Amino acid sequence: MTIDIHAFIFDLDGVITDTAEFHYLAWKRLADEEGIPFTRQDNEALRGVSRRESLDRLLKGRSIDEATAQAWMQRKNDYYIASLNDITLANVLPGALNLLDEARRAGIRIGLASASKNAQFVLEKLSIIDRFDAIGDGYSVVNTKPAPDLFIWTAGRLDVSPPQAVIFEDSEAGIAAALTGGFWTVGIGHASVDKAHVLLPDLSEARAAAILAALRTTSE
Ligand code: B16
Ligand code: MG
Repeated sequence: MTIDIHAFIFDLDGVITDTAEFHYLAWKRLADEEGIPFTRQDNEALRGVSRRESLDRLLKGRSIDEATAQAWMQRKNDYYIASLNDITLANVLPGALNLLDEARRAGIRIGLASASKNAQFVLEKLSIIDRFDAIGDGYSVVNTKPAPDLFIWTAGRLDVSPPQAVIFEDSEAGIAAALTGGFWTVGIGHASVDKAHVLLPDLSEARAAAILAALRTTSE
């Protein structure tokens, strides 16, 4: 099979920057205040999933009414936003900017596809929002990862079809979404992404040409 890639689409948290720790601390504060046990290990299951699904996983079957759920999500988000105050370009993960620049020079379009409703704000704080040709976020589609909708939406904005795009993801839900959508996939960092076509520990040594060559090998 020949591969014809015209776009790279990046997840945000865990790929471009590491906001997982800030998400964890915000959920942890809420959980402590409400007397709900919540550990770092529990937090791993929230990687890449929406705010609502994160709350459901944190509750582990406890039931709360809808008004309380909305209030708790708002409170968690307030804690999260406050913790983003000090992030800067220095919080972009090693290698990410090089890869974005290199891909752009090679004529590859650049998209972002994050489950986060705060994605645009985070990109602005990181001073890299201008580097993306299209941004899909937690407001773009109804069905979040592992549904493929967000990647399909973002690919549409970039005017490419799924087989013309590579998704860079650090979450199991994200890789599942991308594979269901018919995209090429690069799994970053965790054992939970091992279904991806290509695996990288992080982006520090990532080179666009090497990634395209590795995808070509897997498609032979
Ligand atoms: P928000 P990603 C995801 O970002 C996070 O990994 C996940 O932990 C978070 O719950 C989700 O965004 C929603 O975030 O509460 O800011 O809307 O990995 O898809 O970039
Ligand atoms: Mg992620």
